[in-house]
Amino acid sequence: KPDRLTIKEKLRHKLGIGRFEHTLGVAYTSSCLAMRYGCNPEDAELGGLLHDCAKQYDNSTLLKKSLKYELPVSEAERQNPSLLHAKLGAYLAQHKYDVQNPEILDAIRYHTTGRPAMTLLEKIIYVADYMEPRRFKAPNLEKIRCLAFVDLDRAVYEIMSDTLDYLKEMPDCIDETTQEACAYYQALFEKN
Ligand code: DGI
Ligand code: FE
Ligand code: FE
Ligand code: FE
Repeated sequence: KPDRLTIKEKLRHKLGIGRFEHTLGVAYTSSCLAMRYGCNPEDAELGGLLHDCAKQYDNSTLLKKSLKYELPVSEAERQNPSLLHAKLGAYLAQHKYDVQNPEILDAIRYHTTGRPAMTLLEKIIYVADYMEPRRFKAPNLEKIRCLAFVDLDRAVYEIMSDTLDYLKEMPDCIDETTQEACAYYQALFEKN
């Protein structure tokens, strides 16, 4: 059984202090959003705690481990292996931290790119990652911090738009899952 305190202790040693603080921020923020939207707050907290559990690895280690564990590596991930911390994180959450809930694992797997028709837990972790109290320098932070508690889908859409704007400078490195996710949420809000 995954034990939250043991996981925290492990992460505190594995991640640098800044990344550990970010991780706690995402865990608490995810838990708050879960309370707001009727999702299990403990699942959300656990997903938040582990979402960046592979973030300390450098690019060559991320690639090496992903190949070793036979994870699918997209063209964008090959060019920009830091993206792989999400997929590898989901793998490690399952095999090293003993998280078996597939919804939590998917929330970790898709926390960087998002994906079309995300589950409630996926949206919560995705948004919490962007808005947690230790995060600064992201566009529209204040707006998104408020919006997240009013309209979660809209917050997902706004974060994706800002991310896509930022990535437009380097179109080759946009992952196909990011692209599909953006197209999906764009269509959702153009209809309404
Ligand atoms: O791990 P964190 O820094 O907490 O946050 P994250 O895992 O959400 O990563 C955010 C970064 O990932 C942000 O700078 C935008 C970038 N990103 C998101 N989708 C893509 C992407 N980068 C590339 N190259 N391609 C993508 O599709
Ligand atoms: Fe991340
Ligand atoms: Fe994110
Ligand atoms: Fe993060």
